[in-house]
Amino acid sequence: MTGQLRLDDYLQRYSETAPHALAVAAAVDAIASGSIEIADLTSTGLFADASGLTTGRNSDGDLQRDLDVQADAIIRRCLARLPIAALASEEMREPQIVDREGRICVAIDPLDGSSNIDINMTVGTIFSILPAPDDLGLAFHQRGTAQLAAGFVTYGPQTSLVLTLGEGVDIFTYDRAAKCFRLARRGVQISETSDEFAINASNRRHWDPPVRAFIDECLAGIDGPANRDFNMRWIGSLVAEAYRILTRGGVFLYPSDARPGYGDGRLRLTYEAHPVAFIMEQAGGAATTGRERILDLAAHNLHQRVPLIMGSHHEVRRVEELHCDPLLVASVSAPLFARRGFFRL
Ligand code: AFP
Repeated sequence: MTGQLRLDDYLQRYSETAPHALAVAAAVDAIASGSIEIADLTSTGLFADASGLTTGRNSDGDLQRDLDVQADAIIRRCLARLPIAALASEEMREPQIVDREGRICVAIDPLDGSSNIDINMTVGTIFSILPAPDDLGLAFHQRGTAQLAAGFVTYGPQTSLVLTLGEGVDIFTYDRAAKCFRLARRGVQISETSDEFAINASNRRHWDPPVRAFIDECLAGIDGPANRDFNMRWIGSLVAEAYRILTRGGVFLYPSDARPGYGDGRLRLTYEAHPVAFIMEQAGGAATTGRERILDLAAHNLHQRVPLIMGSHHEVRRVEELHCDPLLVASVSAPLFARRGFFRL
């Protein structure tokens, strides 16, 4: 059945399943349409009337590239025709109340990983779809478990839409000849354990002890407590890391660290961690801050950051064990340094 089923037919079937389903299906369809425009824009590189050049900073102080602004405008234009109660974006200071009769709210990161544009690396659009609460001022202060749907689109060798509607994860790949997304993988499952970790290792001296202990265990490989060798990846694009984990397992860590402004890590809860965590759990993986399940959290403010550790269950749980047991951290760290002196303290 994969390869034949078009996204619009898949959404049509879903739209008849529940009261909110029609609104969710319409929003996913609109985001998918907008993503095709963004894919065209990112694929033309410097020939586009938007390159990866920075134009300023967004409301949260991140460098903003013209493609960030254009991607945001495209997605918002595609959603504008729909009865959406409230819309939030990384590129917007505050949420926008759109239609008070709307049944759903949408949070987007229009172009995640945009610092990779000028080096021609995979970037993407992330989205989270929530029910519209009676008080729309609380639209984006809901727990992650409230999400009705979530997903992301990768703009890489393939333009692929990763989607959960709450009953597993399916992946659609854009068929340029047919000009439509087609179902490529149904019911994606993340391997229970993996030998691949992803972290920006240049920040090691800023990490908390549990994160150092976990990474040192990975680096110790077959000679250490994990008793197996690991591989490392770091792309600098959350959607690309998530897609790799959905494909071959692994664990991704963007923890809090001691750098100024990184006390809660780098990634935003509402439009990055919540949607990606929903995908991870729906594919049999896990997503945590190290101490709390990401989906149990509710944002206090729209651009609130959160530490994110996600991926294969076994490795995520190991990171949590180390966060919850300082004696375990000490027992892991001492022998590693005593025998091998991986890093100078
Ligand atoms: P940009 O959107 O500014 O490129 O940030 C991407 C991101 O939020 C996430 O996609 C990456 O995993 C992470 O930042 C990379 O952060 P470092 O640049 O600190 O490694």
